[in-house]
Amino acid sequence: MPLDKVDKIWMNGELVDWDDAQVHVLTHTLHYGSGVFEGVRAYPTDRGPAVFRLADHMRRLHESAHLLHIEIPYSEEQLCEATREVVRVNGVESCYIRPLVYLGYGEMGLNPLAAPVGVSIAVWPWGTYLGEEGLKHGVRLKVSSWRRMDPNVNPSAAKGVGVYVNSSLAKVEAIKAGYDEALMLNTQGQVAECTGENVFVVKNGVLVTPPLSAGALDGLTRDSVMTIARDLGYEVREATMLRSDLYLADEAFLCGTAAEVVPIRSVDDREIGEPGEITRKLQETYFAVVHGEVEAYSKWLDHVSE
Ligand code: PPE
Repeated sequence: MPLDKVDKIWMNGELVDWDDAQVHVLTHTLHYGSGVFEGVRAYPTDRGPAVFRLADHMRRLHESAHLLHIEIPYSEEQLCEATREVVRVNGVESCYIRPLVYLGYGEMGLNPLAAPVGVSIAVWPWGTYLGEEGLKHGVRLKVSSWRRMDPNVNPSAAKGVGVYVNSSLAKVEAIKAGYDEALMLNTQGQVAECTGENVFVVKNGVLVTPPLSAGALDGLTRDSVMTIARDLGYEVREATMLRSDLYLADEAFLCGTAAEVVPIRSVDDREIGEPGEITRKLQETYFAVVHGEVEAYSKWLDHVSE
């Protein structure tokens, strides 16, 4: 589906027209994939649009860049302010936000250290990533034949551009086989995450999610869900997970900024079924939190017009 354009994109310190936010074909990142990005969302609240966990996303962007020897020419706070500005000027109530740090034009070859570093922040209205139907009734997953990259092949803590070739291979395989999303195992055969989401299982009332050492991204939605779940009184554990733990789950769900909190209805054709009570409760609370309806989590919201 083509993107829903807005007016302006923040690019290297300036607000440029959407159609003018261009790069040269010899942009370094286009050739070698060494760049980093974030996915952030802004939601409508009764005090205007608010960006969810903005400072945490910008910290992760800086950390991802550090892992790849990229020095971002803007501080975390400058990038937060640029994000608030670009949401504000486009007049959107609700949007997806894509900060990108890329190595630009001027250098070729695998040593990127001299390449200029570019930064852009684009926003656009984007519905829930895995679809409304999936959000309500759950998505069907297939374990991918593609393994998540080992942390010694690519640092899984970095949200790096090129790493997503791996996700893309898994996603296309799952879609072509008639599923909604792929579940990815690491090279030891343990569950890592989905192509763009973290994964949780509920068994006997306890929430379990793979540890970061399994190769999962340190997802901010994962962290939000863990916090919310504990505050609601549920036990949450990080533990090694096998595919059979998903087949035998009482409930399961995935979560990420783009996808939000999405029930899993089956894995490799083993039915888990309609969303369970704990999944529903967490999903409902997450949506209330991002919309600024739960005072206790107001520190996670960055109101763009204040
Ligand atoms: N794992 C992966 C591999 C991942 O890409 C994401 C975010 C997550 C986990 C969840 O992280 P967080 O958003 O902080 O909760 N994926 C982003 C990109 C999605 C895309 O396909 O594009 C996102 O959700 O914005």
